[in-house]
Amino acid sequence: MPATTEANPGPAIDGARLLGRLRRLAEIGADERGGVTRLGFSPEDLRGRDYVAEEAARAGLSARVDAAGNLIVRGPRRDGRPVLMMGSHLDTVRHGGPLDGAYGVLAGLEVLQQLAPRETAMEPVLVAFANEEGARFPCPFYGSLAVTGRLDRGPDEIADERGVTLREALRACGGDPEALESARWRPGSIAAYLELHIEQGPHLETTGTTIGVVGGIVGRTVLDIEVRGQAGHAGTTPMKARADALAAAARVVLEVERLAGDDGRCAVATVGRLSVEPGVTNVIPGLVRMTAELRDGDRERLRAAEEELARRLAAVEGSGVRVTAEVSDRIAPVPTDPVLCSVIAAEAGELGYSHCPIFSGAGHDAQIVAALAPIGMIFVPSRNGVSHVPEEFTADAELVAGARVLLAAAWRCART
Ligand code: HGY
Ligand code: MN
Ligand code: MN
Ligand code: MN
Repeated sequence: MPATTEANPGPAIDGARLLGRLRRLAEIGADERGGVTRLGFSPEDLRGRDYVAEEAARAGLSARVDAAGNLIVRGPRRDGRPVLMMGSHLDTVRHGGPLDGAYGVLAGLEVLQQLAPRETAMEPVLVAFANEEGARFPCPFYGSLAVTGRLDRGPDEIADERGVTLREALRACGGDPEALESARWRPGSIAAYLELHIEQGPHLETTGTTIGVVGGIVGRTVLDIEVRGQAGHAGTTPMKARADALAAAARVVLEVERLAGDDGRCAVATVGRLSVEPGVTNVIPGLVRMTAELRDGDRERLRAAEEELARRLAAVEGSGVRVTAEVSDRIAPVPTDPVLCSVIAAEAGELGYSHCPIFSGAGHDAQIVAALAPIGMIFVPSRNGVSHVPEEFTADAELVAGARVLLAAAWRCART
């Protein structure tokens, strides 16, 4: 292990450079609501990746896009050492904030820039995973699933609302839909994976803690629900003769809410999207499509909540209304690696930052990579606990603190 002395100081984060890059990246996809909209594989997303690739090149690093559209940044030496992977994502939800994902990527770039020239036993590698949010193409975690060889649908089976297929999107970003298998990393090739992220919830702020050491990541089940009734004249159809799809859908929304709320069958449950057909003031709604997502830290509870929801949906049916539900996504909850947790906690403590264990209610690429490598995650506070909205904010000092902890943990892992 190279000694760290005064003449040979350990690596250090350039906080001003990190904050400057975060500001610049937030301009790419800046939207009219003051937030950031860089939907996966959109022109804004591609410009964001280009920006990161250019910054990497300026730092003497090389960036390439793999077949699944992941941006992979490496230093000059590749000699078969095990890889210490750092990563997160550059895509956002519609009207999201500047930090979700982007922070982990740019902090990872800063860390890589510091570590690449040094003698290390592991090779640090940065990955900006493609389409983590799944806001345009409904295949969240696409890039990390490809890296772990767990894609379950082909590129022609996934399309955006306009019918553009993922095949076309992959081509446009420099990926290769014919060679998706090549995006896969061998089991054993990644010695450890570290992801730095904003908390996106209120815990660190309310407890006045700078660093969260993530012990586990929530699981999520997403359902596409259709409520079919009978469209008809809103003025002449008697109330008793109606099969109003929206009135039934309202009951579905409340059942989803109750499942997690009063009934506590899972941690949280949300209907985030709903469309009404024909969507005309004086026509009884005939069809409602909606999504429901259920989250919990326990796989069995999540499964049971899903089954309970199916029973409750069946109870909404009747009087000409049919309800169908199909699971579009099931992501399991995962624990993080206890050794990486203790490294993160020890390094945060040594740097003088307050820290505490924390559970992630948001999904992260780390939980996909967990199938392939031990994972560790670091959180920093989110002001007012909000994220996926333009108001998402973390103080500069905390952003730099998180990056310093990432660097210290990565340096500790990579040099030994
Ligand atoms: O929705 C999530 O938890 C993640 O931010 N994609
Ligand atoms: Mn997100
Ligand atoms: Mn994220
Ligand atoms: Mn009329």
